[in-house]
Order: sequence, then structure tokens, then C-alpha cells
Amino acid sequence: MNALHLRRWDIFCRVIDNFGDIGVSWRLARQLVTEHGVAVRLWVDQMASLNALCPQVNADAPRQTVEGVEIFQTADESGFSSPADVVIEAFGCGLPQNYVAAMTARKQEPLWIVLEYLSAESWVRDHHGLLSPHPQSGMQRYFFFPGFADGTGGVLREADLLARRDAFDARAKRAWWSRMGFDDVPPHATSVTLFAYPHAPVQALLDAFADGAAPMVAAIPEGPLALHVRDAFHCSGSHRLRKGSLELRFVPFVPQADYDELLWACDVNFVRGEDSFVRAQWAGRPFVWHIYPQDASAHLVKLDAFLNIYGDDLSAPAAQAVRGLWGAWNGAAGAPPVADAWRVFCHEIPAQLQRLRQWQNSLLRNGDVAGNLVQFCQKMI
Ligand code: TRH
Repeated sequence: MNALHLRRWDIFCRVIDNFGDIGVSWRLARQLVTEHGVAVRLWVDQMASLNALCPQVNADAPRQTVEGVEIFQTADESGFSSPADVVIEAFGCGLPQNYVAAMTARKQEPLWIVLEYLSAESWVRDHHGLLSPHPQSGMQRYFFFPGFADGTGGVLREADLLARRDAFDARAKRAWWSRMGFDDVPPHATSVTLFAYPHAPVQALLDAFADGAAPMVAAIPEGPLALHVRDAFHCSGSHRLRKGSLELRFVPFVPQADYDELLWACDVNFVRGEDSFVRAQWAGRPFVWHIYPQDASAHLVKLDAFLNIYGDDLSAPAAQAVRGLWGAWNGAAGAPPVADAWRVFCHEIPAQLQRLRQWQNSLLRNGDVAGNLVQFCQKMI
């Protein structure tokens, strides 16, 4: 099989919770089709989650084609008899037994790639690209690790992303707010987006915004955090709340293709999980990561690993400011109260803007996940 024959790709995704697994799989599928011209079938167990990210997807249809991607319910095994040339097992979700049987029966075994979670931990570089046999079938699987360092799989980025971001000017921003049902942000106000898990200390942060001297606009996408904030602030029916210096705006949960505009429309972005975390880095505004919580606080190790490399080229006070707010937001031991941490973080915004430019350049040098995957597969055949 030569590179030209890697035409058909299957991506398998199991939705654990929230939108990260399907968010990454869907973004990758679309990019492989539009930028690499390959045929992609995306197999999903919970179509409703994909429908939330892409409303054109019919949550009840067992198979459909949207944006050039063929989408199948994993339970529909009829397509299993013709496995693709490259098979992506997203986030170690496991492949259905009957599909693996069909893979082994193929004259030329497909390339089996386990796409792993993104991490800044130092071991990622050494594990990227390693082989490991599948225990039942004995087939070889390659482990592909996205990452931030050279020699890892990089992070997702569409070819036109930065140009679209740069074209999002003041007029586009006004139009965006208007589509969301609001006026533009007042000239001297700082705007933030808040996308986080409900256990974040959101009430303390919003109180700090309300009590501060500077005007603040906080945009919260509809979802569990918005429900939690509505309860806490007793404003269940409304889309807007004013309290002291704070104007709270509840914005719709938009399709994934439009999510970047929310980040570009604001000055500071609170993000979570994996995909929104990466989008915030490309947006280039100071950002705060609410990491997906794991048992035994394993997530705090990952958080620390990222802070170590991201903070490396920041001045000591700026690195401390970022670490302070991220720690407070994630409940890390020894972190300052979130209100204090926010004030310190704001003083260091110029340093963060500068660091983000360098950071994006270093990410660019490492390519992007879709392009690196295609190259990796071409090398492996
Ligand atoms: O949803 P997440 O928390 O995802 C996860 C999952 O919990 C997963 O199990 C876990 O393993 C992983 O994180 C690390 O966060 P994430 O990854 O940022 O995904 C959210 C997606 O939702 C992302 O693609 C952006 C999208 N989105 C929209 O499309 N519209 C919106 O309005 C918003 C706020 C987000």
C-alpha cells in the first residue's frame, strides 16, 4: 500500500461526557476531508452530542453525510465489513469486536492509530508514535500523542484559522454581539467568556467582578455553568444581569464552527477540557484553563506540566499571576483566593499577550494534528 492508497479513514469516538471527545473527533474529521481530501467516516455512539456541536446533524439518523463527513451510529454495524485504510481510535475508546475482525481479514491490514489526549507532560514526546499490539487480535496499534513540544503530534488548527481570526475586526465583533442579542461591549469594559465546569469558584469570581472598580462584561454560554450561575444569582428567566461593575450576559451555546468568534469577541477567555483550551491558545487572548478533573488529582499534574512550559518565557511576576489564577480556578492547594488572583492576573495581561505571540509561533513550528497524522501514516506504510 502506498500513500496514495490511504484514501479512506474511519474515526471511532465514544462520548464519555460533555463535548471534548466528540469535539476533537468532529474537528479532525472535517479537517481531514477539507484539507487533505480523504474520505472520512465518523462513528459515534451518541449522535445527540454531535448534534449540539453541529445542528445539521440529525440525532436520530443512523447514517448521514454532513460537511463531507459520513457519520454513522456505532451501533449500526453494516459498514463494518469494509474497514478503512486508516482507523483512528479516538482517546482509546476501543474498536467494536466485529470491526476488528474485519480489519484482520483485510488483505492489507489498515493502519490502526490510537489518538490520545493532549498533555504537556514530558513523557508524551517519548511515547508519541510508539507501537503496541492489540491484546485480542495481535494487530499493531500506533499511539499518536498531540502535544506542545517538538516531536509530538501538535495541536489541532485549520489552515485558515489565524487569517479568519485576524479578519475579525471591531465591526465583526459588534455584529457578533448583535447576533447574540446584545450591544457591543462598552468602550472601557473588559469582556470575558466563562466556559468551565460547574465546580469552578464562579460565584467568587463574579462577585469580584461586581465589586471591582473596572466595568466588566462576562459572557456565559448556556449549559450547566449558566444554570448554576442563574441559581446563585437568582436570575433564572433573564439573559442579562447587572450587579455593581458587572454585566452578566448569557449567550447561546453556538455551533462548534462559530465557537472561535466567542473567544475573539472577548478580552479574556476561560476555557476547559481539551478542544476549547486549544482554541483559546489560537485566539491569542489571555486565558484560564479549567482542566477536566481526574481521580487522585491527576489533572493537577497535567495542569502543572502545562504551566511549567507556558510560564517558562513569562517574567516571574507574570508567571506567578497566571499560576495563581489557574490554581485558584482549579482548586489547587495553596492557591490565592480567586478575587485576589484575578486582580493580579489583570496587571499581567500585557505580558501574557506578548507571551501568546511567541507561544503560537512555537505551536506553528510543530505543525497541526491533522497534517501530522497524515504525514505519520504516510511514513508508516
Ligand atoms: O466539553 P469538555 O469539557 O470536554 C471534555 C470531556 O469532558 C472529555 O470527556 C474529557 O476527556 C475532555 O474534556 C478532556 O471541553 P472541550 O474539550 O473544550 O470541548 C467543548 C467543545 O464544545 C469544544 O469543541 C468547543 C465546543 N463549544 C461549542 O461548540 N459551542 C459553544 O458555545 C461552546 C461554549 C463550546
